[in-house]
Amino acid sequence: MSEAIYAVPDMTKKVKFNRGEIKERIVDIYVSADTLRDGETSTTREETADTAPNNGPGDQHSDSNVSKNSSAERDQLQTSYNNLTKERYQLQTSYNNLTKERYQLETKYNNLTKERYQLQTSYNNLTKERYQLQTSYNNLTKERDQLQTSYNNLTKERYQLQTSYNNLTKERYQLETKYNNLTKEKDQLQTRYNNLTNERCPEGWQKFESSWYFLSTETKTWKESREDCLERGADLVIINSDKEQEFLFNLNKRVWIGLTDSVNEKTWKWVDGTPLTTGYWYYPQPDNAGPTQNEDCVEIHNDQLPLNAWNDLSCDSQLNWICEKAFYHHHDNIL
Ligand SMILES: [Ca+2]
Ligand SMILES: [Ca+2]
Ligand SMILES: [Ca+2]
Repeated sequence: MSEAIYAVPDMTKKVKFNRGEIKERIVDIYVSADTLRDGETSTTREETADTAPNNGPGDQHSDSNVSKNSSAERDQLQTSYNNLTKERYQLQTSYNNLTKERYQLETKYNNLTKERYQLQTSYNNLTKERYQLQTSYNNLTKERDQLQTSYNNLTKERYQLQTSYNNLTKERYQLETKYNNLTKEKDQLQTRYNNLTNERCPEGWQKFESSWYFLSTETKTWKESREDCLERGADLVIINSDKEQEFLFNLNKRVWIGLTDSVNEKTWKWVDGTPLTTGYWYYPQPDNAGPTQNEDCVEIHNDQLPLNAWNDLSCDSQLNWICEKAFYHHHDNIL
């Protein structure tokens, strides 16, 4: 590095000095200090070469002056030399400082370059990462939109399914109700069917409309007659219609029927507990008369008219009787 200083053009110096003719000379300082130290010889030679053409015989007297001048020149050169040496030293010092500074600046520059490279790399990585994050963000946004759409569709589907489910539940309930009603109807019809077809007509019984009837061959009191009917799984007959009344009248016997006011006088009730609504009395029955003045049971008197045939009679009288076994009760409302 130290050689570089001599190559710097600014280091060129111009030196002035007199040599009698006040000639101006230029000496380059490129030359080394050693060369300058020998300047005396060099200068002498130059001077000799320079003045040689004018060296005539008449010029001999000026030799002492030349010597004086050479001594002054030498002093000036020495002073210049010293100054130059000092300057050189200062320049060298400046140079060293500058070199040192340059080195430090170079180091800093290198560090900064290195840092800048690292920052550039970091920046590139961050840019790349940002791009990837942006891409990820875009993909996530897209996915989120798709999920939102899916969610909306599913919600809609769920609502439709819920509605369908509710309708089906309602329908199922209605079908269940229908099924139960039909099952009930089927059971009732089955029971009726069994009663009508499977049950053999028992010995001594006859069918009319929807009932079986048993006409006794013996005669008994009203109470004994009823007990006989109960033993047969039936009861004394209950008359529900004109047709039934006519049918019973046509059996042509004096018979007990299932009607009495034994609990409350003049309050007639059938054996199943229902009150009398339509009676088929003949005039002036019921009279609660007779030998006992207490007639609480009812007979069909076959000497009367079909729809005017009832008489109240002492329950202790001995008569035939009619038991009735209904396939079903009229208030069941099946037919
Ligand atoms: Ca009846
Ligand atoms: Ca009575
Ligand atoms: Ca009577």
